[in-house]
Amino acid sequence: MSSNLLTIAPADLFVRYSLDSARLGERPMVERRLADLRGSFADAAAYEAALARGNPILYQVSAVEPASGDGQLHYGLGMLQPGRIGDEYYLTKGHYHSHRPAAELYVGLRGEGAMLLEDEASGESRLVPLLPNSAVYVPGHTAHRTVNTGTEPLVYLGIYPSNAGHDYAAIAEKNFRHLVVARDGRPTLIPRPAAQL
Ligand code: S6P
Ligand code: ZN
Repeated sequence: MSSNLLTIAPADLFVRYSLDSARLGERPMVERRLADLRGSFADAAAYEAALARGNPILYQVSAVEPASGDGQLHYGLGMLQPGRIGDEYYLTKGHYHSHRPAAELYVGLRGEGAMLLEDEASGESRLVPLLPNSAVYVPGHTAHRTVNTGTEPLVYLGIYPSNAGHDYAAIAEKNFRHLVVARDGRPTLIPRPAAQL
């Protein structure tokens, strides 16, 4: 489908957001609670203990999708709360793009966090800071997960091709090979325990 200035709704040309919420304009927000993250955290006992205490919202995302088709862009605003399960920082589910070549640009707006990136073919990982006044390039063919390593909500924009799509199944089946944990109070990338691979 082709699109041009005349086919984009005014509400998609200009969108306000605040750093206190994950809402882009009036767009609906997807909420992910602790119970939705079953299987994501390495320490299963710590996860069950936390869930027994409550089922807080871990993150919220809203998206603007002005048009689809060749060359078009979509973007999302995410807000990930601070916290840990055991030593592991609160995280997003993480995904590949269904259209594997699709890259994404993350823009840090508030808080302190990082992007865990994993190359599909080699399994090589990188931990890249996600901070205000900075951008993170997520190449195609790369699983990406956001972690909040700070003490306040982490707010960021993700900008991606309209045909990127989300593939959560590959991560649900086989989690990231590394996790981000607090060691001596600092975010540290460690290999996932062998029993969980
Ligand atoms: C979309 C982009 C983000 C995530 C958001 C939540 O391509 O990467 O908007 O959707 O960070 O993460 P997840 O893994 O639950 O979609
Ligand atoms: Zn993505």
